[in-house]
Amino acid sequence: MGVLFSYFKSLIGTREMRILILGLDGAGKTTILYRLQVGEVVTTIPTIGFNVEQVTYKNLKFQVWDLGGQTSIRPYWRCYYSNTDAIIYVVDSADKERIGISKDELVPMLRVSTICTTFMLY
Ligand SMILES: Nc1nc2c(ncn2[C@@H]2O[C@H](COP(=O)(O)OP(=O)(O)OP(=O)(O)O)[C@@H](O)[C@H]2O)c(=O)[nH]1
Ligand SMILES: [Mg+2]
Repeated sequence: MGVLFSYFKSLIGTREMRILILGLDGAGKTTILYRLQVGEVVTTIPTIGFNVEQVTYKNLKFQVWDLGGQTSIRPYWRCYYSNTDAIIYVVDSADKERIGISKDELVPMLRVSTICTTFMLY
């Protein structure tokens, strides 16, 4: 986790960053969001729409958007891309059956999103 924050610190200095957490339903996005915010694993329910929270780490502030990953919600991810500094794409390594679906969602996103290209270059 410290490595992740160090990466963002080198990327932006002290400005508040807008982060999206994306991935298939049940991948663990909301779990990660609240693990980052409150420091512990909380019980979650499937996200219909999104959760947004401010996460502070030392002098860094992040506005973190956790979008629902159900099939019907995924087309709306693109509505949140603008002004986004980075994307955390969550893959459940235990969900081997849907790893191809996860890839099929990620690849088009990388094509349309310059922010993702930036992320990949670092
Ligand atoms: N074993 C294990 N369970 C996890 C982990 N991360 C999340 N879970 C569980 O997986 C389930 C789904 O997690 P969520 O964080 O709600 O998944 P999500 O990606 O937000 O799903 P949607 O909101 O439907 O898009 C919950 O029961 C979590 O407790 C993990 O790292 N290991
Ligand atoms: Mg969720």
